Amino acid sequence: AWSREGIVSEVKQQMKTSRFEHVLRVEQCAVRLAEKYGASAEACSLAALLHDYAKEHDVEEMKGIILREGMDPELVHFGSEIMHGPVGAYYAEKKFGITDEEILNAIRQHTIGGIEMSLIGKIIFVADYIEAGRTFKGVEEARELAGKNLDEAAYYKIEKTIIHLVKKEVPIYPGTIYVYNSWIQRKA
Ligand code: DGI
Ligand code: FE
Ligand code: FE
Ligand code: FE
Repeated sequence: AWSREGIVSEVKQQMKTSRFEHVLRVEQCAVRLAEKYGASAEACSLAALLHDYAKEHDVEEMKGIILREGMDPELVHFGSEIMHGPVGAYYAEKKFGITDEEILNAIRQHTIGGIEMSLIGKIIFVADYIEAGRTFKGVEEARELAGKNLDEAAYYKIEKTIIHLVKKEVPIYPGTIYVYNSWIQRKA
């Protein structure tokens, strides 16, 4: 099996230094949230270390994996931003031998969230958003929410991300809308 150090050095090779440092901050934040909310720190550490594994991979190679593995074919129209979660989960399983579906789903869902998210999934989703290096407007509120209620912090990311995408006038992946709808309907 892979040691943490082995995974860290493998991950480091996949990306520029600034992104690798983001990954380590997500891990730190995820472990803190795991302790607070009673999740496995080891599982959260693994998911965090691997969550952006595929972010800088070749887009054509990612498309090949998505189509060959029978993932949602819509993914290929949305670039690395949307593909790197599902493709990262693929590598977590095939390269790193991870079989824990909660960890795989957390990696898969970390960009858009999910209709069903486990505690680990919510932790990675939120940690990716609030890690200490994030500086966008609203991050302080997201951090405060994360200290009180993980679901509210996750919902905050879902809502703000949609607003952000609309303002930027970029296409929204249908899965992003499905997740938003399911969270807002549950809230009502
Ligand atoms: O990989 P990270 O930069 O750490 O963060 P991420 O995986 O959460 O998000 C990657 C980017 O994807 C982020 O800038 C927001 C963007 N994104 C999220 N949902 C959508 C999206 N981009 C498009 N075009 N459409 C979406 O539905
Ligand atoms: Fe990501
Ligand atoms: Fe992110
Ligand atoms: Fe990330």
